[in-house]
Amino acid sequence: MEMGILQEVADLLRRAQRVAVLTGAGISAESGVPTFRQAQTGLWAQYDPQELATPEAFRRNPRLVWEWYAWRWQLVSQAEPNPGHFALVEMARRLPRLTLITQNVDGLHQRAGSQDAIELHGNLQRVKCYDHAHAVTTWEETAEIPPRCPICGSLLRPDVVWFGENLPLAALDAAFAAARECDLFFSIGTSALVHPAASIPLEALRAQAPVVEINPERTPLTHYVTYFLMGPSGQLLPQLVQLAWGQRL
Ligand code: BJW
Repeated sequence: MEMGILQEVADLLRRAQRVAVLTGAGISAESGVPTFRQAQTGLWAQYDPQELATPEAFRRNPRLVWEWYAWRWQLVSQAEPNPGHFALVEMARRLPRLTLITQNVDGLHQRAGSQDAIELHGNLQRVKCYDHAHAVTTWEETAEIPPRCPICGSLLRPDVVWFGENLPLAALDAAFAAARECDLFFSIGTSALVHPAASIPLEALRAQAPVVEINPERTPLTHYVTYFLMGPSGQLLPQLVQLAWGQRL
């Protein structure tokens, strides 16, 4: 990539007042967490994630879906945040306002030190019950998988947003408001395929904010963005921070 483009984005970043950032699974790729659309490995290689992350899959085979999430939770808990996550923490420290919006359920932004990340698709770490969405932190371990809600007895599930389910309204409203009100928007490590999250950068474009996309691959958004920085976010974000503020991460 041309260094001039990186410098131009770094200059915009240094002068920005309100920055909004949308992240997807790609920002955690360099932490060793497989992206959502990457082929799964081992035992799970035969399953398509798009077909496991649905209420229908859970109703059909709750044990299978629960065990898939338990396996992913295991992977994520062994992973560490990478320089891309840390660069966003540094950007938030330097800028008057940065709103971090994530589609990720892995909690790595929070572990890197990002406070107040807006979670559009929930979090793997939390559990709720299927029938009433009771938030549950402890349950009785029996032979039954998934375990049952201690309040109502219905099956427990991860507190994430599956296909066909609504996103949490307050999170969605806050994300669109941040996109409307920002003077610079970043879309990082997302395939821009899943709605409504994929519409958030378009809202920023409608509000005349420059949109920067960071991804090693082109996406359906690439054609519309102001700057496309082609490459891994774990390298490009620390470079931007260094060019903007001279801070080596
Ligand atoms: C790197 C990198 C590196 C790699 N550095 N980058 C409008 C049009 C059409 C359909 C719909 C629509 N509105 C709603 C729908 C239906 C549906 C949808 O969007 N379907 C599409 C697939 C067509 N949406 C929904 O159902 C949503 N609900 C909803 O809208 O309710 C109302 C409604 C219902 C029904 C009809 C109409 C309205 C809910 C969506 C919930 C998504 N949930 C998941 C699972 C969460 C739990 C879990 O993890 O198991 O969220 S799906 C999955 O996709 C996950 C992710 O957050 C999400 C986005 O994926 P992401 O993050 O972009 O990851 P990848 O893997 O796709 O991409 C990784 C990228 O990283 C790639 O581009 C790589 O190149 C890049 N990369 N290395 C930087 N080092």
